[in-house]
Amino acid sequence: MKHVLPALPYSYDALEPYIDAKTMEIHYTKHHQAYIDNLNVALDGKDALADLQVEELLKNFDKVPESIKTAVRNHGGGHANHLFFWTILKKDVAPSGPVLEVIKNTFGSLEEFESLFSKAAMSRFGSGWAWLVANKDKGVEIVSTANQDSPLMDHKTPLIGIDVWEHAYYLHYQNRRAEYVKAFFKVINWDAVNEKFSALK
Ligand code: MN3
Repeated sequence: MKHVLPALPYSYDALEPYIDAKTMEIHYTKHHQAYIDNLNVALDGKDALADLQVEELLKNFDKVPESIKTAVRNHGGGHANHLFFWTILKKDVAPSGPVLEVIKNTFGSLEEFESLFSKAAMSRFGSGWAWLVANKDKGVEIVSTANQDSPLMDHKTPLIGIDVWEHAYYLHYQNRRAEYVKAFFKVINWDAVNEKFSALK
């Protein structure tokens, strides 16, 4: 099985003015595609691993042969993280549902969650991600990962994630990561986030 770039479920300008159309187009068609292409190269000839969904591949990272571990980590992680990212973005969705409840119970308030999540996103040195993840007992926590490391490698399920690689914001925000992080809270698709949380076993 070759991994392929799935259709983006909205137009490039759907998240304007928070995330601009040109950034979306390059991010999706160039960056995400490159992770997929490089993952396919790494998995060439590795039929059992190549047949796994990328999420399953990362959950079974300890079974990946040493010779392709770095490639799977970087490009498999990149593919999975971006697949996830596109699905949790939408403008004008108010926070609601079971994830909002568990956020309030865990962090005290939505505002406190946003503050802690922003800190995680701002303090990730270089490139990486900040996440709200569900752990195995359906509790939630904020984590950040370097480069394209996926929380799935730690058996944690992403619920909300922000890409803080410069390619995610530099065209519009230049070096102003804080403004991008602030804008990100305007484009969280809480309906999709709640669906992911409710689907957890
Ligand atoms: Mn990216």
